[in-house]
Amino acid sequence: MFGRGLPLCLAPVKGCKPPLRTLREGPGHPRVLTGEGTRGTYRRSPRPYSEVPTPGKNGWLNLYHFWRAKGIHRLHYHNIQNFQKLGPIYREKLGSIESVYIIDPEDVSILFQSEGPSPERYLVPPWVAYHQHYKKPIGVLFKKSEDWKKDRIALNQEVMAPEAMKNFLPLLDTVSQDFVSFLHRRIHQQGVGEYSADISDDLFRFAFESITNVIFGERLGMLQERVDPEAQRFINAVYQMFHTSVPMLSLPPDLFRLFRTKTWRDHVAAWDVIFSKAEQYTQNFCWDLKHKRVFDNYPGILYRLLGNTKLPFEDVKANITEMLAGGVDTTSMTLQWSLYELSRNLRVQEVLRAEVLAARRQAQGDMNKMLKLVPLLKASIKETLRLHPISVTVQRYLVKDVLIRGYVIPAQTLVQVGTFAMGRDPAFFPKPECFDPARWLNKDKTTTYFRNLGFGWGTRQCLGRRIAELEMTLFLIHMLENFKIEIQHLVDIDTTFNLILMPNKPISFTFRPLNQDLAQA
Ligand code: 2DC
Repeated sequence: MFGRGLPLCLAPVKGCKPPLRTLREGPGHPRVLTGEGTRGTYRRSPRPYSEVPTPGKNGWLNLYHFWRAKGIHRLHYHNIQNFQKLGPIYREKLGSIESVYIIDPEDVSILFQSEGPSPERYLVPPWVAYHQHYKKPIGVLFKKSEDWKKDRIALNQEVMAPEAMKNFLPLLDTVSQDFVSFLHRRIHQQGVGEYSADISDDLFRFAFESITNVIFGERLGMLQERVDPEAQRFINAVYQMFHTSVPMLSLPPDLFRLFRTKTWRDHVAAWDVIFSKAEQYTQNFCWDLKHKRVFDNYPGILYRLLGNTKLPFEDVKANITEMLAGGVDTTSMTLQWSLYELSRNLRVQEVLRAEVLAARRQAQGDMNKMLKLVPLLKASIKETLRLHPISVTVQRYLVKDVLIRGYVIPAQTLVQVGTFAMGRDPAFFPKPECFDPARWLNKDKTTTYFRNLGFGWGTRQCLGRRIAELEMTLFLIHMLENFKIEIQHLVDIDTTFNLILMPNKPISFTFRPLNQDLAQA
């Protein structure tokens, strides 16, 4: 498709720079010291947990150094540094929590393949503290064992199953089309035939409009000229909630509550807005349902969950709240990174556009069909998440002792997969600095084996995955069909840890309409 296997590593404008430093070259790298390269070559008897390399045993001292080094917003780089210093497995105690960190896809496969029927991930302490202290109902994000499973199975049916996706398609498609119209309006307003701006706020509104449309089957109008200030409050609250989680991440949340710090109060205020707005949206929906609404099309996720006798109303509400909050910053940030990569790699942008245009012609208006004809576009989302994952790690608590790299890691240990670090390591992704979607289409599965971890893995993977993928694919389809996407200043944008990973400063894009006639309309 792309001409005789031409490398699709379409150099960013400045050329694919070599990585700062190869992760595997760390001086204290165990591979170098012991000569134990790949799995299967461990001939010695299993080594005890205590021998897993660690930067320092005192958790509080570690945390102090970490803070002093302004580390909290650079957790992802701290992770990379540790892998460089200590090798592909290490353990570290930050505050009261010790974790084992791994990076090698082979080790990741061992971790996931040993997970039980209801896997557990790390629970963000301030989130747990809020829910416990204010007695808020919890959904799949926080639940465990059988409780979790019951909710998750019911939700999977409504938000992950292929039949559900068919229903979401038209709902998400119109929101993307509206985003295009919105940009055309802005181009018209700016009066110079193009539109230049930081669109992060618009992307937040796009994401919120998308998630509310699939949940309530109803448009909020976030992409119209007048934005409902109450909906905007919800969006801002989700951002605040993430942001204020960071300083409380490695401390016992009780401390913050007892000290009544500003961070804790802001955090509580943010969750309060999230809960009250979610409650309000749900109540309004139920009122409408009773009094006036008749549906001739798909009625949305909430309606379907209400009709599910297995889930009590409280659980439905809790899960709706989590989905609403989880659906705003995650897709909007990823889309911002996608646009960033596309504008730095103009040849990739052209190739993707060609794929989209060809698919559109071939599908003849059948969107379902069209989605099957854009493999490279879909791969570009994986590629974006490789370089810019939302989640710095994917974590699991072990349910039994597991042997990783010859070390016995005991049951209950928290193991974290360094997804950000893995995505930038040349040992696992050749030329990691190249934005090359085609790397995911390789027939040779060994180059993708346990590497696509942007949404986690297995039964506990991201519940919003399918919605997010569809939402982002449709967005990119419409954007590529309508605009040439450029970036104003060719500077590298750094990543900052705001609980989820985000660009550290505003990115200013330029959107040029591809079809001038359309732009005039
Ligand atoms: C944060 O060390 C850093 O998808 C910690 O939509 C480990 C950790 C654990 C769980 C992760 C979290 C990190 C980042 C945010 C994640 C979360 C699990 C789900 C959540 C990745 C990496 C997120 C953003 C959800 C949030 C839904 C919520 C707002 C109701």
